[in-house]
Parts: sequence; structure tokens; C-alpha cells
Amino acid sequence: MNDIAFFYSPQTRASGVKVLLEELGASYDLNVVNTRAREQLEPAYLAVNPLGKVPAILDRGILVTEQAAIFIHLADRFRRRGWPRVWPIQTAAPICAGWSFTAPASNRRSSTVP
Ligand SMILES: N[C@@H](CCC(=O)N[C@@H](CS)C(=O)NCC(=O)O)C(=O)O
Repeated sequence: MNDIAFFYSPQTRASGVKVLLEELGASYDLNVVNTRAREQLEPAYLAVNPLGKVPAILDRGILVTEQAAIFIHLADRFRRRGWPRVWPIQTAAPICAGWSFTAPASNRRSSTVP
């Protein structure tokens, strides 16, 4: 079991995250969510991501949602020599980033999440 669990569905915004994980050489567990079969709305997945969307990652148990926030998180997590820091990795940082991208696009489902 790897530190990162990646929740992915082909031909969605999750594809960009998959490319980045591969480019970074990150080890991760791939969890395919069949969005055509509406698996993203099943309780098992809503327990992971209450927004019921892909992509999402659990990084050492910390949930990061929103493609752009995941990009930022992964860029910092797998930062290489010479790369600038995005921010110091803190427990709250990826969560705050996720919400900062989610809030402007809030919808029925996200507005039910406390
Ligand atoms: N703002 C989110 C959007 C995520 C999103 O809408 N993902 C779509 C796939 S591209 C999804 O999970 N749709 C399933 C649904 O809305 O039920 C992001 O950029 O990650």
C-alpha cells in the first residue's frame, strides 16, 4: 500500500492528475471510479470524497480534491532540487487549497458539506 490513494476515472479531469503522478514518478494506488455507472455517488466513495467528484487523492490520509489543488499539492510533495517551494507542507494546506477552488463553484452537493 502506497502513501497516495488516487481516485480516478478515465476521460475526466482526473486524467491530468494521472499524467502528473506518472511524470513525477510517484508511487500510488489507483482506484478507478466508474463515473458512467455513477459510482462517485455511492456511499463508499462519498466516504472518501463527500463532493462525489473525481479527481481526489488521499495522501497519508489527507484528502485533497480539485484538480488544480491536487497539482499544487503534488508539485510541492514531490518537489525536486531547484524547484521553488509552493508552500510548506502542513496538514491544513491541501484542505484549504481544495476549498479555495471549490467555494466559487459551489453547487448543491458541495453546499451540503460542512
Ligand atoms: N472543480 C473540480 C471538478 C471535478 C468534476 O466535476 N469532476 C467530474 C469529472 S471531470 C465528476 O466527477 N463528475 C461526476 C459528477 O459530477 O457526478 C475539479 O477541477 O477537480
